[in-house]
Amino acid sequence: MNKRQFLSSAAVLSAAAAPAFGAGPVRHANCAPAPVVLTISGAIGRHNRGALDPAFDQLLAKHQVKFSEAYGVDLSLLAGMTAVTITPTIEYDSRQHSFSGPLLTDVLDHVGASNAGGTQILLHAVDGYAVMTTLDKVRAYRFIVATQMDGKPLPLGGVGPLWAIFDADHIPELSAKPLKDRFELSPWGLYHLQVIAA
Ligand SMILES: Nc1nc2c(c(=O)[nH]1)N[C@H]1C(S)=C(S)[C@@H](COP(=O)(O)O)O[C@H]1N2
Ligand SMILES: [Mo]
Repeated sequence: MNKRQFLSSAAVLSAAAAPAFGAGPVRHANCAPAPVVLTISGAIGRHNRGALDPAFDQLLAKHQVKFSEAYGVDLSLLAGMTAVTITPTIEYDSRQHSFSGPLLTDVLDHVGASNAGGTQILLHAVDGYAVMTTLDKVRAYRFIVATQMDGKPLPLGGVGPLWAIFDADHIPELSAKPLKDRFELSPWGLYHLQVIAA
């Protein structure tokens, strides 16, 4: 297609949508109603986006993430899944808090991740913290993708919007450890998961 023609027809379309402001912003046909808060890459069977874009996937690119396809999860998708509530004692203030959100296994099932227990799961947070575990451990610890703490959404800039967490008080191999050694597998600010086939 002739580029000039394409640009002028795009300008006509956006002028019709937003007549007061010239050409207007770029519009996307399938614009999601809410921002993606969790990108899942790697060995998954369902995708809703294409390759990492080094121009605009800035944080993912900074963290050396690579993918040709991935699945972007928004909060409404997580909110639609069965929520689980746990009340672990947290190392940051040594108090119990309630955390709610879907099971991580439900999120992984949604994107068609492998069921093999040896499947590796990389949990990656906004501050660059990353930790690897297995699907066996995700099941055994009953990891949740918490969206709420004490009934309030987790803030970005704090420990949200997502915190991968488990009820360490009721997991014997963890509750036997000092509080400060229980949450190595628990990134706050979780924003990317990579699934690696066993
Ligand atoms: N996003 C994020 N989550 C994290 C960490 C971190 O540095 N960033 N540290 C992990 C580790 S190793 C532990 S022991 C606990 C507490 O880590 P901190 O004392 O470094 O905050 O949170 C875990 N979750
Ligand atoms: Mo730690």
